Amino acid sequence: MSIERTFAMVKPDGVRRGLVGEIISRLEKKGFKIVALKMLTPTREIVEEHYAEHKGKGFFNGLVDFLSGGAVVAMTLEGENVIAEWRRMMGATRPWESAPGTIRFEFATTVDENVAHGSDSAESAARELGIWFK
Ligand code: DAT
Ligand code: MG
Repeated sequence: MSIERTFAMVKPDGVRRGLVGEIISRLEKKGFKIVALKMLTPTREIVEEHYAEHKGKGFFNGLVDFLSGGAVVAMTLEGENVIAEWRRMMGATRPWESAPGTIRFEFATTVDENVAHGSDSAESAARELGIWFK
């Protein structure tokens, strides 16, 4: 048994397209607990800190523009192996590589706007939760 917490987010494309309910519904049906949830339009500073590992990459500025350009839904999830399992529910970063049934397979076509975010490790989860839920 490993009860974990992770950081999950519905990105601006997901909010704009009305996918918040669908995504929360999947989490609830799966049995993961949403222990915190807020909607906000993040500042560039918070997004730059969140994606610090990608600083300097060609897509970084576009990524920051995109994420700070609309409302997101930020969540703390709790449950058994939730860090890896939420990543599995989202599917691969590139939607065309994601497995059928996953969120990115079902609802996205491009890597630029792939609907959802999830921390990729226990270290990332702790770091990201510290940024978004101070
Ligand atoms: P993930 O979101 O699956 O953790 P990541 O950490 O590698 O993936 O990248 C963060 C986000 O950056 C990703 O969800 C979408 C964007 N991104 C990644 N690679 C990209 C690329 N080649 N072009 C445009 N956006 C990209
Ligand atoms: Mg990542």
